[in-house]
Amino acid sequence: MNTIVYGVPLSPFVRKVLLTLDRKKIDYTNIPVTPMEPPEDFLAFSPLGKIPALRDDKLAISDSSVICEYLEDRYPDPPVYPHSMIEHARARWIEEYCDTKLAEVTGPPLFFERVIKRLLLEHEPDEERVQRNLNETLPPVLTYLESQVPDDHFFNGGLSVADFAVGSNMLNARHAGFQPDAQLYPRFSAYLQRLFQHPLFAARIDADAKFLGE
Ligand SMILES: N[C@@H](CCC(=O)N[C@@H](CS)C(=O)NCC(=O)O)C(=O)O
Repeated sequence: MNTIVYGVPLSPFVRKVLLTLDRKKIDYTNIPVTPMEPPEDFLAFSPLGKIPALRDDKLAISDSSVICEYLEDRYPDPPVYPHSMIEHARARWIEEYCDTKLAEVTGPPLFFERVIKRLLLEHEPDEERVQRNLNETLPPVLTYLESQVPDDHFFNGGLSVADFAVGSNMLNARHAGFQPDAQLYPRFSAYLQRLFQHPLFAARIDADAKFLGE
């Protein structure tokens, strides 16, 4: 059975899984379901009703971090988690921080307002909410990431789930017209530039453009 990923690729969590599959050169089919209109049997393998979910010949599971770890165990080469105990824990922490905190400040008050509302709901964004976020809640998160990102290359030297989690969320911020100020966040800006130029991200940026009708 082919590997199937359920979830629209614009979701940062779905995108993290697709990047892991792409990195490992695993063939898959993406079924772009939204949590608002899930297929009939969706809750059977995603009991929380969230995307992404993955199904293959061995199992059906949900949650992007659980899925990425499963893919790493099943297809270890090339790795998307660092091998050293310390670097592994660090990559997992950055992944968790981005899935929780970066997603909170780049998702609902930015990407949802400026992109999803227009695309799916045909509503205008609440720019007051967007500006409040850009001025108050987003900057401390960028300051933290500025202190964490590597000076050159990526989190794993090669690429890791930490890079996929940072990049997936920041790509949605970019789709919503936001990029960090290079004067305030020089390391983070340079890191993002490297990341988005990487062929794996460049391919996702192209796929997103088609999805967004750009
Ligand atoms: N911890 C989950 C979070 C997934 C998640 O929140 N996905 C969103 C879409 S971006 C969703 O399905 N939301 C619907 C809901 O919360 O009911 C993961 O890493 O997969």
